[in-house]
Amino acid sequence: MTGDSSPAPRGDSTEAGGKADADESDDGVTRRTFVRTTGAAAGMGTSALLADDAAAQTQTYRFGGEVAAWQGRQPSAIEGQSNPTIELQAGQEYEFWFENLDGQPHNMVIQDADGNAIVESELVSEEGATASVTFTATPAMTTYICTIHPTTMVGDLNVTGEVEGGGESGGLLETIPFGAMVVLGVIALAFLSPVLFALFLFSRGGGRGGDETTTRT
Ligand SMILES: [Cu+2]
Repeated sequence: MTGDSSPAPRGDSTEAGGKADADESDDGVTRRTFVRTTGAAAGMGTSALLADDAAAQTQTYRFGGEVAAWQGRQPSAIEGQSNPTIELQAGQEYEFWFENLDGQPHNMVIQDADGNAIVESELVSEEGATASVTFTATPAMTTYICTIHPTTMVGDLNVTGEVEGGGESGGLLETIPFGAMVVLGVIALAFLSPVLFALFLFSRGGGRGGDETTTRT
């Protein structure tokens, strides 16, 4: 989206751009530039919203799976750690992904304190094969484990926050503010632009007698 707008101002030197500009007065050029800028700002708003949504929806943890242990890979907080304890937020969606490192059979299972499987990936036995589970964290989840190697491939889940009834309040509110500020900033900019542009026109119009702008609209 924003990619469209950046080459456009340089279009003056191309045939199409040059021709269009030739037909327009200075005010016309300014106006079209303004429209482009506003369009870009609106586009950024949309992208920011989408990006924020994606971030709020699923957080991915990546592991290497081998008999010795789960090897943390991503995010960087768990990189290089064996069976790292994972901090989760209740109500947030997560993906636990792993790659089979040693050609032994492994699966990724999320268990409660009693050892019951809450979510379970398929079993993969080939080196380089991958599997994953996607789940919404609840306080009942205490353990991620390979049920084939439950004594060595096992780590703790520490789920904080609570899911009540609708359950949206806790987790979401904490993840929103930054993205929301960005979006609000962009929206505010988009709304301010016409005002600034009007002031700009007004000041130019005042200097020249304002006939051009009146006939135009
Ligand atoms: Cu295993």
